[in-house]
Amino acid sequence: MILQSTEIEKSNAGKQAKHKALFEFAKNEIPNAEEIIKRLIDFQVAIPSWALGTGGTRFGRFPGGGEPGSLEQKIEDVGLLHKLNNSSGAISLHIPWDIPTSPKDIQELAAQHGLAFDAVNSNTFQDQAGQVLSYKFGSLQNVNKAIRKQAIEHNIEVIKHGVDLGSKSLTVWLSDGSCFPGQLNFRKAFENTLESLQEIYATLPEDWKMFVEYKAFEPNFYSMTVGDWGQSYLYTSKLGPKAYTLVDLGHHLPNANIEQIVSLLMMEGKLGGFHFNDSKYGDDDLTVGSINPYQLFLIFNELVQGTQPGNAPFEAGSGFGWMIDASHNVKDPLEDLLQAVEAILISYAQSLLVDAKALEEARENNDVVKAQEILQGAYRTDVRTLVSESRLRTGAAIDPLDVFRSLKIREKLIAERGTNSIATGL
Ligand SMILES: [Mn+2]
Repeated sequence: MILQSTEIEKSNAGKQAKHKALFEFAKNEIPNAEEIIKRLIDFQVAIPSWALGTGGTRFGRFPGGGEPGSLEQKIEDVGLLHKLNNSSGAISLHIPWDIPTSPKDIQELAAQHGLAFDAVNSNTFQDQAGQVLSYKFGSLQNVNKAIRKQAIEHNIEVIKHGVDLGSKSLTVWLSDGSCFPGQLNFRKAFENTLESLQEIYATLPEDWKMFVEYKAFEPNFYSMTVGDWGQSYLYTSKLGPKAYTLVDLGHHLPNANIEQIVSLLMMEGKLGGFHFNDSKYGDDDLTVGSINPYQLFLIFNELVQGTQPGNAPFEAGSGFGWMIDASHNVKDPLEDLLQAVEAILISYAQSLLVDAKALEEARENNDVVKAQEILQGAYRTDVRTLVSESRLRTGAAIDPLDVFRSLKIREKLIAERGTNSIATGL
């Protein structure tokens, strides 16, 4: 379905008076409000194709109906989100779930919705129908050279699909690892993986990046061959300048200091991008900001500080890959994505409030209390009106979630696609 601008304008008109009063108040409180709004307008986060359907657990899946049953419908759904919030201007595809029959038609459709193609994702964590060799014991790490070759060729094919669509990066997440002590020779697994990644890297187009995503555990529970940021960094630094580490917020052990990881990867110029989500235990796929919004703010604070001029070698504006990576069980996926983008924008805006000079002074003086006050002062500032104002100025909704519900968008999608439509890949 196509959402008309007039429908959004109508909703905004009803909310304008209250919004205006709140915004005037916020402007007095926040001296750099205009600068923040400008940066919020520019900020885009990619939506992964697999977040558009209901996720599941290994126990069950409870879809709510109206899920996009084709790549075209997935693009339409992201188009809806982008129309509502003007901050979801890219889609990230998963191959082979999202292979386009006609890349040209798909590109045209995406352009109609104002969408670009973000990173393409390879999949060697499951066997596809008709696949000759199995990834049961790993893909790029596998002791069997023919299996490694099959996985390498798959990644090269994914790059080709990405080139056809105008994507500029490949994300490699490997489920490779082992479940029991003794199962794997760690060194050989690393060396095989590196050699395989090198072969893929060699085929990257000149202006492409490769993101190597790590994960602490699952599906393997004894060792993961790209298990943490240190291992990912080892691969990406050996691979070369087009390889970067990708941080997925849910891929750490509980209590990991992710903001510190971000800071050091930026220092080394090796931070490639993010997969936003939240977790209480591990890879829980919960909505970003739903469990620990303060951590999200602290991460954004490092990102903003790290992109200030003078903090070489990270080049400001060289383009991180920002993406949501969540797909859970109980919410409407589109409502969830609206909440996720909102949480990201709020944290970003709050981090732009931090007085970096005063913070550094406090640090130099070992004034721990002052340093904490500066950060928490920014975190406790209500910036929601600035986020709404940034949307209003670009013709998006003051309150996207309210528009989604009052226009009964899910009901319309169910009427259009049926209750049994299931997003491909889920
Ligand atoms: Mn991820």
